Amino acid sequence: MSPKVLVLLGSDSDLPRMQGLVSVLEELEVPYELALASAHRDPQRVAELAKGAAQRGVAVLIAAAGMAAHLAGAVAANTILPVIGVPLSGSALSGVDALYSTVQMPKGMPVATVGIDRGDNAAYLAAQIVALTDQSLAARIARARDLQREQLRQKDRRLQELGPAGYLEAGR
Ligand code: RP5
Repeated sequence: MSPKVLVLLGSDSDLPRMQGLVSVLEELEVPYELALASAHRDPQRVAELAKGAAQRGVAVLIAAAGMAAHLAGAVAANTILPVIGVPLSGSALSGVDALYSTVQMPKGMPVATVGIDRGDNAAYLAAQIVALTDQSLAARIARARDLQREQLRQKDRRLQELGPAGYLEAGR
């Protein structure tokens, strides 16, 4: 199946921080493709992938990078599909460098930036965009939300039963 979400990653050293993203996309059964493409080391490939995405049926792109993270901006420069940026930690500046590099786009060239290392939220947001035209995906997202709510309510019942000290002692 052709991918609905195209995920570009600045380096293979970023892969360990992509586990949340991958598990959310797989859990929600969103067809995706993940590729290494650096804005600095291979800008031509980044441009090609971004330019060709719409024609391949991709609905949304995710770009994840650390340090001087220009990947999401470079992707946004080459497509009018929505682009989600994931700033990654791992640098001496703990990802704040990547956050600022990703989030401060000029007018007319938006990148929807999630929190540092929040690939999971990028995946949920991408899934929500794809779900605009996919009712069964929308139902899976709604079920995931129901599950979160139910888990929180269960935790609250336990908290009321054990009290704060007992709750922490028993382990979360
Ligand atoms: C960024 O530079 C990458 O996204 C990565 O976070 C960082 C370091 O890359 P490597 O030198 O480990 O390949 O472009």
